[in-house]
Amino acid sequence: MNIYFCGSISGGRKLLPAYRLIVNSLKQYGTVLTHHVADPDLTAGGEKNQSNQTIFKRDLEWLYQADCLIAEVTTPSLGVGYEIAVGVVRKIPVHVLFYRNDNRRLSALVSGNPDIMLHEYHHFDELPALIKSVMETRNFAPEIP
Ligand code: 6K6
Repeated sequence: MNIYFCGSISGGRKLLPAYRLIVNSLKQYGTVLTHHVADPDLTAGGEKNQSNQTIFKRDLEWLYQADCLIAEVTTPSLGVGYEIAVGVVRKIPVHVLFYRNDNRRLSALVSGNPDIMLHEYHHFDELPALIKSVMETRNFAPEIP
């Protein structure tokens, strides 16, 4: 299974510890195409030695190879919103994780979309079990003929 993980880069890296836990858990279920999003060396300044055009083309190719999309949406990010919209248009399972620990409100364009599955969490240590339950739901089971 090709898994596309989304997390804020230029929007801010405050939730990096959560991204690391999520990507480590997702690796048990398939190939995380975008594991670099959880790389502590990747700052809000972006990837070194890559043009914006190269990053865009590569990420869009991965989005079209992805079997599911998992996004951490606590830090508002234009790029993450864009990626979620592509996943919705492609009709692949789209799951978003929201850290409900400050007073931030999630965009209604995400929380109000019936094609997006929203999962809230209150502590980072809930993430491995949350990813397990997300990835072991019917959405990800092989199709029964
Ligand atoms: C330039 C400035 C900051 O970051 C960059 C470029 N670096 C990126 N490298 C890899 N993936 C990126 C980059 N910028 C955006 N993305 C994709 O968009 C990732 O897959 C993330 O899920 C998402 C982050 O979007 P922003 O708007 O927070 O950067």
